[in-house]
Amino acid sequence: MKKVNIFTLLVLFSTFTIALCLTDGLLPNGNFEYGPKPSQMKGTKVIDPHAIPSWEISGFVEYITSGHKQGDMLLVVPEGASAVRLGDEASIKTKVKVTNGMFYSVSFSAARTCAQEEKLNVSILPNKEPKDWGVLPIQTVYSSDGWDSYSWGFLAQSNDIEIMIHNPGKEKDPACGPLIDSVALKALPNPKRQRGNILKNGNFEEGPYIFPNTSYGVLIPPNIEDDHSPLPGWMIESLKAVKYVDSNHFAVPEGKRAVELVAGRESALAQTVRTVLGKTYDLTFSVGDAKNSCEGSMTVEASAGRDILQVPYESKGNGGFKRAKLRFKAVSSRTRVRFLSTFYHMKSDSSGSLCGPIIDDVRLVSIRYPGRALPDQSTVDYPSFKLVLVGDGGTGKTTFVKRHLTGEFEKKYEPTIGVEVHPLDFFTNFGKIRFYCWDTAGQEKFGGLRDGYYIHGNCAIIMFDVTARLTYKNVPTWHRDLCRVCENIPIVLCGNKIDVKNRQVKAKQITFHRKKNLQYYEISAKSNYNFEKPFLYLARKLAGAPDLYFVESPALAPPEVQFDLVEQLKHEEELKNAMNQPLPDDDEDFTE
Ligand SMILES: Nc1nc2c(ncn2[C@@H]2O[C@H](COP(=O)(O)OP(=O)(O)O)[C@@H](O)[C@H]2O)c(=O)[nH]1
Ligand SMILES: [Mg+2]
Repeated sequence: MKKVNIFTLLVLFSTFTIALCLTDGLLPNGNFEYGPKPSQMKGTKVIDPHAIPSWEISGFVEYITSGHKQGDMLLVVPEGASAVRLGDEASIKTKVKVTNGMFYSVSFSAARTCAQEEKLNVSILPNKEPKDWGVLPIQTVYSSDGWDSYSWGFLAQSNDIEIMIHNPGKEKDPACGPLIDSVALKALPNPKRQRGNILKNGNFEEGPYIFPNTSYGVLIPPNIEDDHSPLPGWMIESLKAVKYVDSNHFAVPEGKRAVELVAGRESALAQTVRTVLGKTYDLTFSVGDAKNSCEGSMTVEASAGRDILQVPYESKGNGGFKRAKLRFKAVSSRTRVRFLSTFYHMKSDSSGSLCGPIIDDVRLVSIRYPGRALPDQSTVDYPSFKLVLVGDGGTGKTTFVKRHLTGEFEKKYEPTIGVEVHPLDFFTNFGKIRFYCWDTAGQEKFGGLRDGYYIHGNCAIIMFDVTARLTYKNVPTWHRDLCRVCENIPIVLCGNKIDVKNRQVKAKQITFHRKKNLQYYEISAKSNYNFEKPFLYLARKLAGAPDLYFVESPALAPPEVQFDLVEQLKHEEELKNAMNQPLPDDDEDFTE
């Protein structure tokens, strides 16, 4: 008795849905349970374009009931007992009442019946943009029974729209087309930001309709325009889809929805946000597994601008998760936040289905006092970056930073690591920029520097002394130490003391920077020669602005030695020639 009641309720509810026509759920006869009359079919082929209630068909369309045999393959239907099959160039369409100006997502299930590569087109009419339909690749099968659900987003441009699914295939066998079932619609409200979160829809609660009686989630197609994303705020970059999953069928770290990264490096989940150049941000997120027999060592790679964090996760396949944090400094006014799974994973249930780590509850917040990176250092309201200064003792590092007078005046001693931090300001056409220039108290003379010296370094200068060969030989060691902690930061190599006659390291012997893609400048700290060059290079890299230049020179200590103009010109010519020489194959005095 009770069962009957629930059933009646369900029927009532779905009729109500149909009447309003804009709430979430199956479209009228969206699961094709009402089919053609026998007189409207020839075998399985539908011959009357209006034979399927609520739908209009064109081309070779078949009406398939569950258990239908194709060769020795038994066709299973995911929703109810019937589905349609679209032959080459065949399509089905239906009229729906929606709200003009509102975003929606269509979800439907599809299965391939033959082995060839297939695509499906989804289009919505009316549409002011020409050729603006979705092309959904269906060649990769993610579920174990051959059916997958797909989704596509659109902006309704009228209260009365027509949704069409079209098979653009050109196969010899018309019965080779894909099966379609369960077409549903979901209104997507404008994604809201949760308190303090700069990302939109960071917990993925807004997204396409997930069919309550299927257990394979909904695929979000790759490479679509922003305004066709069924996952508000997010885009799928690269070639393959990601899977949108719900807590009714999967383990989800937060709320009811999450994203499973099912295609390794071939699918990346991304969102671009506005950031303030030089400001520090924390990107936090959950990495877990969906409790879908996806087991093993997983790694989620998160990136924000230039910063990358690899988060390992050991999945037992029974649903767990951990939080991770990537702290970064914005190097541009727009930052792309991106997640991908570094490997492919397959379910351990011998279905051979692709699967992967779950990502959920992504938050991006700006950090007002990133104090730990710069202890006792008052932060300024313009872009500032930590500059790590390294190189052998005696190469002139301290002499170099002290040339900048306001920096020398405002320098602070950092007792825990035993270094001096010089705030060096420069004035650019984009505004002021500050380098917190870290200089040792001579610890480098006794070996390497501690990690604390390098940590959170945004850029670096490696210095050697052109009058001492050993200091150049040690450059690779400094470079290696630096890169161990600071991956992918802009680095300048500086050959100092070029005012000295009789230099030991000749321009043509300096090749390290060319092998490692660093910038190289010859400087003379004592004469101020080329003092600004390294900072200008770093500022351009950090700002991502090749057209940045300094509009004002900083106040420098007066030159202590003269490096005359004739010498300079001669020297620059020599350097230019040296840089144009081919790189030697093996540098016997230069190995890392
Ligand atoms: N001739 C010349 N000497 C320099 C130059 N820069 C630094 N020196 C000298 O090199 C020595 C070591 O300099 P210092 O700044 O203490 O090197 P650090 O150990 O790398 O910090 C000092 O005697 C400086 O006067 C330069 O550009 N030209
Ligand atoms: Mg020093």
